[in-house]
Amino acid sequence: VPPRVVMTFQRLVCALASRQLAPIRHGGSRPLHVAHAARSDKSAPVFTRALAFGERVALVDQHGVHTYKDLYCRSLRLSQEICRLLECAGQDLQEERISFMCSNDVSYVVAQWASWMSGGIAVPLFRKHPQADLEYFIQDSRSSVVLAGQEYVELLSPVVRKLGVPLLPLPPAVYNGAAEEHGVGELPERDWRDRGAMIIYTSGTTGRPKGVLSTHHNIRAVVTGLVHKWAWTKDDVILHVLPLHHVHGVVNKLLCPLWVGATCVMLPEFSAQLVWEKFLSSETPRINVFMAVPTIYTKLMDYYDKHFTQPHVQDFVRAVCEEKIRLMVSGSAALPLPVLEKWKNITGHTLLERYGMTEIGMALSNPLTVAARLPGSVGTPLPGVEVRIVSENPQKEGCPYILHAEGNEKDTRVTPGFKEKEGELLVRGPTVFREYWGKPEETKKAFTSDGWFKTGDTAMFKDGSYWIRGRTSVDIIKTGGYKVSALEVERLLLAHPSIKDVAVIGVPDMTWGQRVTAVVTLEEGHSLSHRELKEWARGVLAPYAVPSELLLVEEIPRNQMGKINKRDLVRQFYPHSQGAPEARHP
Ligand code: MLC
Ligand code: AMP
Repeated sequence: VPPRVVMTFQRLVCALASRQLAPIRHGGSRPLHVAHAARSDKSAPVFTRALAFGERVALVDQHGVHTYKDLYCRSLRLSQEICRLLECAGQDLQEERISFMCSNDVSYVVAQWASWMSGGIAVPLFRKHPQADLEYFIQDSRSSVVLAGQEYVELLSPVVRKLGVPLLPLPPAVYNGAAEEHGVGELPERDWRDRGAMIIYTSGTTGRPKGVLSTHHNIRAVVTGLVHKWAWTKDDVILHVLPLHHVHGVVNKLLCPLWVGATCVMLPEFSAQLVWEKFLSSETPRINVFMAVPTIYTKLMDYYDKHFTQPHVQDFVRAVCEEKIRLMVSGSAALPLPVLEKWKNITGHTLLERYGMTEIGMALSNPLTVAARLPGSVGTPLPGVEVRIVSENPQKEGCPYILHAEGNEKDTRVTPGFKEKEGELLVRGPTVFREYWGKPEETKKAFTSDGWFKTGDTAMFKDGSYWIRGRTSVDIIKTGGYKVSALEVERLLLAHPSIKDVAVIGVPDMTWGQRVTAVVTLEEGHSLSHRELKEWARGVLAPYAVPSELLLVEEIPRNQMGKINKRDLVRQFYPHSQGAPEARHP
């Protein structure tokens, strides 16, 4: 640990003990100021636009209403506090990592913007991750400091103590401090273009999760592409219900509205009842945009079936949704056709399905024009995004792959003889991430030799649109919109004293997309119930990765190489399983 950090850590311990931070010093009476370079830089982050939206409402959350100016001023003050704590000269942390854990409220935005204002890379942490994961994310990202929302100081204290990283509890002013027209000082000039902005941890097939580092330029490319494609305006009001450690919640649902001066109404977490209440309420600001993963639409429909049984209530629901809401989007996992159809019946909305990935932001989207949406497809490339569908070239010399189709926002060309042929989807363009943090070899392997990112998703081009046909690897499970590595779950479950052998499979499921299922052989003389396994697993796995089913078997079939054929396992144990990926395609 560098001496500077040790010193500041001791200071922080004192601050923590008194639960109070040094008062934020005011820097004179100059008006708020955004450096000129930030305004003209084509990669400048979202906060550089905030003052132009001034008193408009940016966020409504459990603490109240927050204007753009509030967000800006509070972030600038926090960034000054971070820089003071880390004793950084020139207020530029030069890509030092700042981990933070905040609730879904104003503190998240302030922590994110403050990290960026101080020149750091934001590393959002999720409160439901087990301690070992939190330690791994802070350590792997080599974070210089951990910011803790008021509710998480206790949870994070033992983690940072163990790692020797300073903890900065967010001061109360972050939640409700008055915006100050004067005296918060200036934001130094920066060149944003290739500067790292955010590290999001994502599971791969093998190994521990990898930190996906996106630059400000990457994020801006995603945001401006979506703003254009979905016609975001400052009059939009989005209801935010997603976790804020993945791109769907961070970029699509938060940074897009903040980019255009719109309003984000943020719930602390998803609740079907609250979402319906917000849809149907006549309170202002009135929700007119919604986005979610397919599981959330299913849960909303379960609630509807239970509570909105009377025909006049159903008519009311449909009329309000049709009249007040302009856009409803689904993504992060395959949207089953029955979900799309039922949602259309009850709300009158044909969900707009789009496709994305942490490493590439958003890549493909159906059009805004409802009549032109193709149910089951994910549309065409977003502005600036180039895609290819390819298969392996058996002749190893020459081009690294066989090209089936190639497209961009304007058009897709199909190689003669390859019409509607499935292959791996490749992506290129300004939205594609810079690197897996600290993993140059893995970064290199993720791209073809001619510079295209390999998504690992199987796709096809048909009827003028792209269709996602599943993952190339069975060891990547998508459950509730979260990506889970089957091999990582197996590695952790093998530490259970009763488990001799285990195969983790993703079983198709109408609610979760896939449900994580553990096929287990027990040590002789041992017994294990599903309840016991769940309780144990909660200590080492995120809630969505805890097996929702346990199958005990005498032996897990392996081939001569010792490999398990997981597709066969699913067919063997669930011959009639009907789930999202299979149910959606023509
Ligand atoms: C939770 N539970 C699950 C589960 N997740 N059971 C089976 N499978 C799962 N995946 C169980 C818990 O164990 C618990 O059980 C109960 O459900 C409630 O837990 P919870 O954590 O409170 O769940 P809930 O809030 O209901 O979560 C459901 C959800 C959440 C859909 C709101 O999963 C969610 O927010 N998903 C979104 C993920 C996301 O944002 N993905 C985007 C990644 S970015 P018990 O027994 O304890 O009650 C990406 C790129 C792109 O993919 O294209 O966008
Ligand atoms: P993540 O790695 O968590 O960002 O998840 C990205 C993955 O989610 C993609 O590689 C796809 O497998 C999946 N995904 C995202 N959107 C869709 C969609 N609309 N249809 C099918 N799969 C999707």
